[in-house]
Amino acid sequence: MTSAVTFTACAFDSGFGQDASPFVPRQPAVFETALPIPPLAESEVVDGVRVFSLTAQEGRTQFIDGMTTPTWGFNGAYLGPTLRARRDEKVAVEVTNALAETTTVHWHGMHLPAAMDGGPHQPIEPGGRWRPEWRVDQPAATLWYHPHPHGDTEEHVLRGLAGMFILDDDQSQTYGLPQDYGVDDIPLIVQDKKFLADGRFQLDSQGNEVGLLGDVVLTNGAWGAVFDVTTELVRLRILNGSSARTYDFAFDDGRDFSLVGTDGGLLETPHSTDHVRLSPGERAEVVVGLAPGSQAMLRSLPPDLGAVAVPSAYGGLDDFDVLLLRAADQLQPSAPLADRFAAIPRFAADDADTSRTFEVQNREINGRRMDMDRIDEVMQIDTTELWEVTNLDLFPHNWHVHDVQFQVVDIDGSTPGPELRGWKDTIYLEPRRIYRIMMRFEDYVDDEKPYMIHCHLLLHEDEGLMSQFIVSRDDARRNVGDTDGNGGHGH
Ligand SMILES: [Cu+2]
Repeated sequence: MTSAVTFTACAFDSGFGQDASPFVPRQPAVFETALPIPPLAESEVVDGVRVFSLTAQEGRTQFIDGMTTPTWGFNGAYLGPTLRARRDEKVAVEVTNALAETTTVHWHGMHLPAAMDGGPHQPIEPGGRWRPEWRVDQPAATLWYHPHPHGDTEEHVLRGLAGMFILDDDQSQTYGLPQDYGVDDIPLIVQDKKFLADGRFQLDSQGNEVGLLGDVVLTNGAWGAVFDVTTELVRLRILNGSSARTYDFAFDDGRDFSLVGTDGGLLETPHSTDHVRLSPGERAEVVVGLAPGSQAMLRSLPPDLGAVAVPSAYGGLDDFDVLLLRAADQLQPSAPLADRFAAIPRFAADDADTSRTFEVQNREINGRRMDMDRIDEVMQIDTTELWEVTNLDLFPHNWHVHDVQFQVVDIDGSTPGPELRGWKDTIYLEPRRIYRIMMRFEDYVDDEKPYMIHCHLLLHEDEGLMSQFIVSRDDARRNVGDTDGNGGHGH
């Protein structure tokens, strides 16, 4: 059976039945749907600014034979194009909201002014436009974009609003990394979905503590996808774009691959491993080699969620086939992979100007839920901070910080493994462990517009597991948030 994927844009949404019974999937017996590659977004350089255009719109998509699903997408019916820019370029995005409800577009992982961040304070009304502009000023990385309207993020992402934002720099293209987009440099947006029998997405979590866990895993919008490999090495830029599920990516034959990058850029050296865990919002860049004429299935194994109470309820026992890699009988030679990438300047705990403690529990950070009108923390510009972050629950959370990329100093006092030695903007929080992370606040000051810190399990974020910080130059403001996560108040 072939599951053809067709993306069809349309301006309205009607004609869907009332059958709210669940669709019961079977793992596709054959992986033979060609992997869709999100197109590279077109752009135009105007007065030295590279300008992209994104329109959030409704459409319909066929993911499964015989079923049509109402979906949302950017510039199409589902997902969005891949934006790509170089370090030091000025970029702008003309965002148009053609949906019937207010949304936002957040540039996940991007260092940029708070007013351009696309969080809950930059709403775009139906029919409205928004044009953020900033200078790309961070290392090459695989970032992404998605809506961030307070209370509705899970639904908007589940409906299909997400895309990749790839950054390049001068060095990143000299390491022999596969970099021919769509040929040997492949974006993989992995999302689990639950379908109703009439084709609609299940859009709520049905009481699951972590949010919606789907039983159909889509890769770039395809179920049972195959990618035809034509080169000796392939780079996969894997994004966990799911709202609640954590994956542990591996190959069916247990083969090793090279983990070369994490959320905020390349590691210092390739790390040879046979699996990589990604919680919602996290990314991994991996390079894998196939022999001519061979194939390998990218799978997700049951992820180690740490000491959670009920692993089965949180997806801790689930495994899925994700993407079949099928190598041609003759492969184009790939350049040898460098054994070192750029050095990453290391933070040391002693360098911290400020320390903060964050305790995550239920839907609260330090005992408080998100309040759009309350600034929870004030960071001083040009300072380095050390945070101690703990998930006090016995179910999964993770931790995402806007504006900065951080480093993991230690976990329960131990130096983290190689997979956590690079730049991160999102990290899985195994229950009851102490994660010490460091970051530096630079370049952008705004005493009004906040950035967000939140759990990237989107149900938790929607229900208030989020707090707001500003980056300020004003020393007098510093005591609002300094060292005491409970000390903030509105302004
Ligand atoms: Cu959470």
